[in-house]
Amino acid sequence: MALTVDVIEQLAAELDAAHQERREIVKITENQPALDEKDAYDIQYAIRRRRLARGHRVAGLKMGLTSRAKMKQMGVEKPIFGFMTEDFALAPGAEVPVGRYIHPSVEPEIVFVTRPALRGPGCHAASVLAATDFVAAGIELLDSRYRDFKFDLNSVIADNTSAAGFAVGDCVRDARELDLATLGVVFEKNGEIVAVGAGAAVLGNPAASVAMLANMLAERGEELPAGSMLLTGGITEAIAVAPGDHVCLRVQNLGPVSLRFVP
Ligand code: 0L1
Ligand code: MG
Repeated sequence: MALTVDVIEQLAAELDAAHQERREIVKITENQPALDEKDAYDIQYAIRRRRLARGHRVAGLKMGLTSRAKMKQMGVEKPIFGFMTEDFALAPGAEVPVGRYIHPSVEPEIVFVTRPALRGPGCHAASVLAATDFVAAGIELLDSRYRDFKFDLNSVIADNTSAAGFAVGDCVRDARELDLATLGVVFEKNGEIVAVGAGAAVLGNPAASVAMLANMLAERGEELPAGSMLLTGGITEAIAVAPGDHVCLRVQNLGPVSLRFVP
């Protein structure tokens, strides 16, 4: 840990305000080059406490940078996790005002909802599948609070992994009935295919992403709570959206999920 508790709280307040006011700030490592990964998660957790103190509730957790495409796009090499509050939820098919965000982009996800708590270390994909209530297709809406969407790994961890919104499709399936690795994914924008992929893009199997999250939480002495909703990470690169855009995600056996972006 390189930063003091006071500095962590101050940086959390700055990022939290930038999110609420929809304005960009310089990535925090510009002014705090010594910031390490533990500091970054401490800032993210301080932001979470601030949101909960304002009356929000945690809707779920997310893994980020779990696919090679995402790691390459962002120039980083390690998965990260963040949280989502209930006000991030977008109804499938909803009209989403772009003005609510700074520079929104969207990415296709496999969503898990678990039953019992999962505790690492040593959690693996098979125990995740045994503990899963259902899986669904989802779209994550990302919105970095950093100028020009430019950041390094610790800055983006502190900024709650760019979490801003999510839509979960209403076709739910038993994870054990599907081969999640070979699940085909087609992502369309304005009727044109902009990205294709398969579940295996996420750490070989999206269930492995949930297991990794349980193991990462264990490093902080935490478990994945019972009944968690989890975004396992973008299967393809993220796609920027602007007013007038319509995006539609088609995941094999899990039905379509769409969003329309309006001014
Ligand atoms: O969900 C994610 O993969 C986000 C991780 C990196 C942040 C971003 O892409 O904005
Ligand atoms: Mg994501």
